[in-house]
Amino acid sequence: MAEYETILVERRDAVTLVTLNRPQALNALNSQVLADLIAAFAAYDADDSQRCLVLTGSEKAFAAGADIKEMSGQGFAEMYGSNFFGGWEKVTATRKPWIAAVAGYALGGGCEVAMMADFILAADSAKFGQPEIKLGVTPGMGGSQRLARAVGKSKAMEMCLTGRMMDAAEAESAGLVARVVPAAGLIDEAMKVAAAIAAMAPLAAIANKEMVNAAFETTLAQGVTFERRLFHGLFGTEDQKEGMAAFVEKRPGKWTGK
Ligand code: CO8
Repeated sequence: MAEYETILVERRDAVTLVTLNRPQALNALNSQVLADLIAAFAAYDADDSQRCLVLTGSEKAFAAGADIKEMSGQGFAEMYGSNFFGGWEKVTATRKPWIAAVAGYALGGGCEVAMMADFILAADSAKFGQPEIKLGVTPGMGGSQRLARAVGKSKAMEMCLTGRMMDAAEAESAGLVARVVPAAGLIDEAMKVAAAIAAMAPLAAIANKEMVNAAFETTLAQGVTFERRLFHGLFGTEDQKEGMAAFVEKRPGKWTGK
């Protein structure tokens, strides 16, 4: 498997576990982290043996933001000219499912990366925030857009304008995270959920992900039509035949991904 500088990658059966590994900087996201994640996510997406991915950090920090020390000296021409951090769109282009397992700080870019995931599982120690205003800037990796879609305008606006942190319980009640679990069991629970997803029909997993994501990009009527067309399309797969036969025969389905 490829060697990475800033992340650890481990495969457990059909699940890839990616751990951010810059403890000295609370997993602050610099250009090397982005390059490593782009490569690791592309490798995951291309590997038929891998069916779900979990992205996590440390107990103290999922990620404390974009690397302030890397950014601080840059000017407009450099930022705009290099489309600084535009590469995160390659991570969000991942077709197969992935989960963010968040313990500790998920601030700024850390919160933004967690929100790029298909869903967030949070430890009870998790703290989410968009504190960029305190640095004289704003979110820059989709935070203002994804937070507003996840928790609504008032809460997103309050978080961005004050920079305050949201704890795990608030994040769950606001709909930012799917579920909160005790910190000690976060990785086990995330791997268990990922293994359950990995055991589903692979094309159906991609289709489910595509259609839920379409809800954020389309009108209701367009989204419903898109859903129905994808549903129709799955009747051209072997796994649909197998899944429905397995139900009738009262046995688990055996998927081929075809
Ligand atoms: N960048 C760089 N280094 C960091 C960062 C960061 N975001 N966060 C923490 N570190 C470093 C600290 O500098 C420190 O290093 P050192 O030991 O060398 O001084 C080390 O990590 C440990 O941090 P602390 O000593 O501060 O640890 P504490 O436990 O006292 O505090 C906090 C933890 C509260 C998380 C604190 O570290 C903090 O406030 N961090 C910054 C949080 C923040 O402001 N994040 C937003 C960053 S901006 C951003 O994410 C913009 C995203 C959009 C970019 C898009 C570009 C197009």
